[in-house]
This record gives sequence, C-alpha cells and structure tokens, in this order.
Amino acid sequence: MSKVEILQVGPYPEWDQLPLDAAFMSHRYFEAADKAAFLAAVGPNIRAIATRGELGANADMIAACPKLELISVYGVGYDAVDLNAARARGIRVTNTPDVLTNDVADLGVAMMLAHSRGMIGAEAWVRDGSWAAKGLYPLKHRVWGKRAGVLGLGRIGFEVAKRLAGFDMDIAYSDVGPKDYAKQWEFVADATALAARSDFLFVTLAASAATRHIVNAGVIAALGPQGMLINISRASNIDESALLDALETGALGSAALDVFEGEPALNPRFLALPNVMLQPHHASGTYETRKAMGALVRDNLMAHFAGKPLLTPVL
Ligand code: 8YV
Repeated sequence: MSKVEILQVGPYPEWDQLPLDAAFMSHRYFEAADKAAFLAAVGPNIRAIATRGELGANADMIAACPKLELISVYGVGYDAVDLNAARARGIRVTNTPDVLTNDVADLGVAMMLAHSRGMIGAEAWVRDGSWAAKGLYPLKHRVWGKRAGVLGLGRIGFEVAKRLAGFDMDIAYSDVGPKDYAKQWEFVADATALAARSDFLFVTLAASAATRHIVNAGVIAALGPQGMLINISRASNIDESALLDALETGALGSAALDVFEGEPALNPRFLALPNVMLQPHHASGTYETRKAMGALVRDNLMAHFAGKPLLTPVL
C-alpha cells in the first residue's frame, strides 16, 4: 500500500524524521525555494500537515491541500494554525500538551532567577577577569519572598506557581475566573491589578485573538520600574513596542523573554538593552520533552489514519 502523503512545515530532529519517513511520504515545505509552486505541486495529494507550534498552518497552506484531514502540531500552542479555515472544512487539529509543561515552567523560573541575580553578567565577570581586576560583582535583587503574578493559570501557569511557592513567594494569578485547584493562591481578575501587586509577572496564557496584547502599556506601567516581566507563552500576548518603550525609559525594570514577534528575527531595539534576558524560544527544548512531543505528533497521525481516536485533539 502506498504511503499517506503529508506536508512537513519545518524540520524535526533525526529521531523524529526517521520514523516519520518510515510511516509517511513527507513533502518538506521548509526545503522548497518557491513555496507557492511547491504547494501547487504537492498540495492535491496531501492528507495531513505535520507542523511546529510557532510555524502552524496558514489559510493558503490549508487551501492548497483539498484532501487535508489532519494538522498535527509539535507544540502546545496552536495559535499559528488557522483554526477557522480548518473548522470550515472539518479538518482535525492536534497539539502536544502535558509532555512539555514542566520544562516550560522550569525555563520561566530559571529565567527569573538568572536574570534577577545577574547570572549572565556574573559569568562574564569571571571569564573576562573583572573579578580579579575590579573585585566584587555588583549586587542584584532577591527573588525569594517577593510577589509573583501568573497571568494564565493553565497547565504551565500552575506549574510555574507551584515552583514559585518553593521560593516562598507571595503568589497571585489571573484567569477567566478563579480556579478551584488554586485556592492557595490569590485570584486577581484584572491583568493591570495583578501587575500592580507583582514584582515578577509571568505570562503563561495560551495565545489567541482574544489575548492579543493583553499585556498592554497599562499592565507594563503597573508592573513598574522594579518589576520583571517573564514571557514563556507567545509574543502576541504582549504589546512589544510598548514593552520596548518601557524597557528603554526604565518605566519597566526588566524582562526575560523566550518569544518574539517575527522570531527568529527580533526587533534590534532588544539587542541594545541591558535590562533584558533574551532566549531563543527553547522552553520545551530538552531531549526528553522534544522526544515526547515528536512521538505524540506521530501517534496522532498514526491514530487518525488507523481510524482510531486522536490522542490530543484541539479540533
Ligand atoms: C515549539 C512551542 O513548538 O509548544 C509550543 O507551543 O512553541 C514550542 O514547544 C518548539 O519550539 C518546537 O518548534
């Protein structure tokens, strides 16, 4: 029997590529020089799209594949998939929740600690001889016991808050409503009010049109000159130009960011700032988690074409 043809939007590690190629005929969109011509040529035979969280599948891609049945996303975030286009044609969508939750939470908390304690600069202080030449490293800010806000108490936000409790932090969260699994933490409905009572504000919301720029100039101003904003969700949750303005003027103390508008390119204004920690969208980037994500992408594809229920359906 001939293999099911799939469109692969971005590269995967070899340990995912080999089993994917063994089971499917994968057409590699990311290798095509002329994307439109490539889609026109292979689209008619495509029955599934395998993509990544940040790459998704846009309306043109979906329209080019009239036989499309499933979009399997390597990532928990599916905001880059045109869900309306998929829904309109009854195309199923899956993601990779749960398997990455703890790693994403770990990276958020690690960024808070590393940035607050100036660990990147401290490393340079040792390596460039400043320690011997200039003496003690400049003092930095304490984390434990401070006030933390978690904007979006889903799976990842919950794991962030759990970790922050280990640092004896005073924790509050915002979400569409109070969560009965979070009675130990204060619920603050309004994002600006949450920012105003936070030294550290974590953005852990699933991104959608409804959450676009939820962290706006007002939220950023409320977090203030002593505050730190940590984003391990999607860039679209933050008004990036308001963030840059506030970081440049000192209206916001600092930011630790794993995601950027237009990534992997980023606004060059970030590179000139001393008060930001910049990370290359790698919160889920451990061998263990990425292997589990890759397996889940394949398991969803296999389940679908075997006529079995999807493991982690979005649509
Ligand atoms: C990416 C992510 O998918 O889970 C998500 O939503 O954005 C990430 O895990 C990852 O960078 C792999 O492309």
